[in-house]
Amino acid sequence: MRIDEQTEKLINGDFYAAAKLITSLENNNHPDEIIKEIYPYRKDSYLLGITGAPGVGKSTITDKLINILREKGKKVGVLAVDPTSPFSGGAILGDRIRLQGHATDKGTFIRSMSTRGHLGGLAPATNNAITVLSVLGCDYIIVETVGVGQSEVEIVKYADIVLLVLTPSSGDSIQIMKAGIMEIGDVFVVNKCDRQGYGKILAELKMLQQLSEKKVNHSPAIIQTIAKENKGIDTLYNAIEDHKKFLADNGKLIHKQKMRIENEIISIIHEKLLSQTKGKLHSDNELLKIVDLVYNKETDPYSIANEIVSRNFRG
Ligand SMILES: Nc1nc2c(ncn2[C@@H]2O[C@H](COP(=O)(O)OP(=O)(O)OP(=O)(O)O)[C@@H](O)[C@H]2O)c(=O)[nH]1
Ligand SMILES: [Mg+2]
Repeated sequence: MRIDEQTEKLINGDFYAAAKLITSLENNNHPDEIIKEIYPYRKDSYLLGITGAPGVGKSTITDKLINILREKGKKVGVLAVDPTSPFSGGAILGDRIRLQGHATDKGTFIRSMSTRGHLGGLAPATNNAITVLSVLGCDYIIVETVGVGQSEVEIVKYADIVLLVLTPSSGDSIQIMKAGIMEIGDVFVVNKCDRQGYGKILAELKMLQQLSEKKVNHSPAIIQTIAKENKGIDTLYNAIEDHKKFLADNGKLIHKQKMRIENEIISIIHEKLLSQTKGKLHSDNELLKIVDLVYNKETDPYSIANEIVSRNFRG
């Protein structure tokens, strides 16, 4: 097998090569070939998703967790995925993610990504970046995403562990009331416990935890932190390791990883079918003609869409 120079550098842990490859993948520049070439060299990385509303302290928590992981000699990759930001690459690192202290550390690779400008969509771009970081040799890959349960941040659902960060604000309390929140997080982090009202949110979470215990055999941990002051981060780290052990002992880690692969394949198929179909429709101005047909009541959107899909499959 021919290993291209960039790939070889990546396997040897070169951050610059990782950054270049992620950029190529973000720009949808031969993703098929790149992934095919690097995929066999993936390491056993532990994928940690951290999510929650804007400003709850996700980056601050990540920053403090990195300190612990680095102390333990672990190599860490961080992807800050922001579905709302128009920027990409390194441009917003300084502003949005508070990880400057690690910028010169050889054991921490940090990258931010955004939705806009992703020709192939955010999900494949993030999956591809995760693959790159895994080949780079990261023991832990942390994916930070804004929001809860949005389709853009679907990637978080497929992480080995998901930290859901909340704060003692009324908005977060409303989010807790939403059904199904216990299924999103493996660990609930109540951050900013230096602020008033954290008791209420903790009580709400504990109540939900008790209710969910009957349904799931491993109820989510609830951890209190003051990330800004590095408080509660050790406990959080222990909860992460406990969960990791729980997954491994029960064969659930393999199951999760297979689910992730399944999702990855589906998302690639989704993107490919969509872009092929769109490409065909645009190339011969067919879309304009179709719109006219529907406008003139000669057909309807479902009939025409079905026709196009089945024609594409035959083709
Ligand atoms: N009072 C208090 N402030 C905190 C705490 N942790 C973080 N902050 C502050 O909250 C603000 C937002 O923190 P970030 O870590 O950037 O939050 P984030 O969730 O990553 O934000 P986005 O990526 O913009 O969604 C910063 O000003 C932090 O210093 C805490 O425990 N207590
Ligand atoms: Mg952040």
